[in-house]
Amino acid sequence: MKPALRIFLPALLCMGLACTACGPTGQGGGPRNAEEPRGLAPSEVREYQGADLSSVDDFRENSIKGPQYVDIDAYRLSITGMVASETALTYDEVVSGGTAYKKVVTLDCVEGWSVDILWEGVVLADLIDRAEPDSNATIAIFRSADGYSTTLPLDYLRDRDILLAYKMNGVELPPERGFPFQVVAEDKWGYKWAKWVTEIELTDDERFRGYWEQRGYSNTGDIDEGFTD
Ligand SMILES: Nc1nc2c(c(=O)[nH]1)N[C@H]1C(S)=C(S)[C@@H](COP(=O)(O)O)O[C@H]1N2
Ligand SMILES: [Mo]
Repeated sequence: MKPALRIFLPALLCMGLACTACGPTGQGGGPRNAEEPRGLAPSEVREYQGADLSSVDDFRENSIKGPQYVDIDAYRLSITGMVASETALTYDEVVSGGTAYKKVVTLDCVEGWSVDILWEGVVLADLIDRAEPDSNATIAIFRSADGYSTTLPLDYLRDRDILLAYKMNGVELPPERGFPFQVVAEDKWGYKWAKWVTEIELTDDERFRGYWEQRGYSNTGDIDEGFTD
């Protein structure tokens, strides 16, 4: 089966079963009901280019304050600190705000579990550049709706084209997984993967420590180094 069919077929079957009376839901340009169909499970991709993926449900919820439910109309991603023009981007402005790509990346939590997920997002450096960062800034502090914080070096973000993800396994991030955005901090421990990101503050303060880093986790957070300082 073609990959596209593998994704869409279950979705179509699902719509057919759950909503036989609704007719087409826009795909074929047919009539649309005033009300969106409800209760249709989004169809998650579980295989990509021959590799098996984990499910969005395979994560363990261990966030510091539990899931956050972000009001997307009020949502802004602020880019602050050592920048020439502080910027606040809406959801749509973030999603269309830079180069986008998708990639399978593994998230490893220090608790001993890991997940392989197809992430899709926008290059963080592109978003940051919109605020005209000071050339002396070296660190990005990520702050989140739950009061969480963590840091990543700007060079790492640029050199590795690190993503700010808006989709995982082909579906919008669920609230539990960090909707609207999670940082895909490749080769870093899970605590570097900020969820529910609301602010990116640029600084040259190398001593700044995020939430778990203040509590003894390594500041580099490199996966090959163990997570205690
Ligand atoms: N805002 C926020 N982001 C966060 C966390 C958190 O508590 N709050 N936990 C981190 C940790 S420890 C991990 S392992 C990953 C994945 O967490 P999840 O399984 O709860 O989705 O999110 C990271 N990002
Ligand atoms: Mo974690």
